[in-house]
Amino acid sequence: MNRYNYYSLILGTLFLFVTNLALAQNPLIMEQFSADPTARVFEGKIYVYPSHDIPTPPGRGGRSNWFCMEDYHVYSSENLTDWKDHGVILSQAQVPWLGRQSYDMWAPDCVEKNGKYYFYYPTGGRIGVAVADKPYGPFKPEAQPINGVRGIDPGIIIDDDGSAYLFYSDLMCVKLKDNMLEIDSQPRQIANLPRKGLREGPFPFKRNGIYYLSYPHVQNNTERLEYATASSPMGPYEWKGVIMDESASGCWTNHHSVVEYKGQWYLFYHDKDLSPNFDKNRSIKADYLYFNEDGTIQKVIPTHRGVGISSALKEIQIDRYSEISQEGASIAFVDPNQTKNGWKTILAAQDAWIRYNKVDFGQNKLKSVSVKALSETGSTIEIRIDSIDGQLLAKVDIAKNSNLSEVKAAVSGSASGVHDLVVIHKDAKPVEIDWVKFE
Ligand code: FUB
Repeated sequence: MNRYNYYSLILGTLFLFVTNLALAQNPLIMEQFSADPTARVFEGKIYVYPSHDIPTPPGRGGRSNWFCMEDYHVYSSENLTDWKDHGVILSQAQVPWLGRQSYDMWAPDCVEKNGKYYFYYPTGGRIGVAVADKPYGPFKPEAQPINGVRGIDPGIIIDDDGSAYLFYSDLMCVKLKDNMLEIDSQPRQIANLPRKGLREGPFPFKRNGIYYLSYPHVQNNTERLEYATASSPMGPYEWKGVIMDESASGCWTNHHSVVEYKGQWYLFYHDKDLSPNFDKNRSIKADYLYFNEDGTIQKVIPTHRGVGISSALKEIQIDRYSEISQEGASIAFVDPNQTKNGWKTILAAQDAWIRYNKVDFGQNKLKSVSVKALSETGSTIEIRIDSIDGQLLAKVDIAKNSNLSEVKAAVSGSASGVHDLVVIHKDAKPVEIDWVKFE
């Protein structure tokens, strides 16, 4: 192990103990790039196993302007709003069979069987497995990759009878032995589905006795998410439809997973929100997913708002809006050179507004509201619940200022429970708002 690998291992291990709590809408992770999210429910929480894009380190990482990934983190949440980073669970330096560090630790998956957690990861054109007693590790990599499998992007389904199937690459499928580490059949490609434009990212799941196989497919320019259904895990599958259209941002890849948590289904996917000019530095996102009565899937429209309920007592990033007025309202990065600092809302026209849904105001009386804002000219906003003419919670005068700074105002109205938050511009003089928080 060279000095760099040694230090990255030590740092990764230290990071395991320095867990991080992040508040999130879309994208879910702001601190670093993340891609290829596989979401699973373990021990009553939701765990997300993404891959971890990094800018290519000088002198390392192979091709510049390409994917560069050297380790994996895992994140967990109970409410889909507060995410805990459990740190690095596996780095390429720990993979015993990887001859050359290839910086291609691409889309992973993790499943639980008989109390063991099996983390499947592609690197160097092979698929390895690392095993742990807990969903967040520590994971011990197996000495060899899965024999007989060459490809990327493992996606696993464990059927009700305990039999497990590994899907990978361009819809290849193979049955796994009971030990989850060896194959129990010859790999074969799922038939009857598009061939051209198919490369990666299959995700199998089961609902109400129907087997679903969802996958990215390039029908036109970039990957869109499609799905097929079958009455047995290895098919035959019938093409059913599109889950998510090509991204409006032009991000070429879209890797996803589908999961049910506390009775609600979710789609996890990625886009290039924090890296608008380079689609190999991606960010994971989640949105609600709904089934029709006949088991078909309704198309998911990507949102900024994402999922979960936000606490009124924490910073509410209203730029992750659920709805915005057509005129005079927009969003922009707080600092285009530091995209991980997030976005701000710009209200430039009188009566322009922005709505952020599902805010929990709790049951206690609110005293004040803080708004991080700037207005070069001075401006006034109103904060209401539910609609632009809903109950007024506060009127906030933003004094003339050219830096984003906190302004406090008294809360006059009352709100309890979960409501939408609506911020309305009551002036023709522009105002920029980073976040809103109640006390
Ligand atoms: O993240 C690298 C590769 O890009 C993944 O393995 C693919 O699914 C695509 O997202």
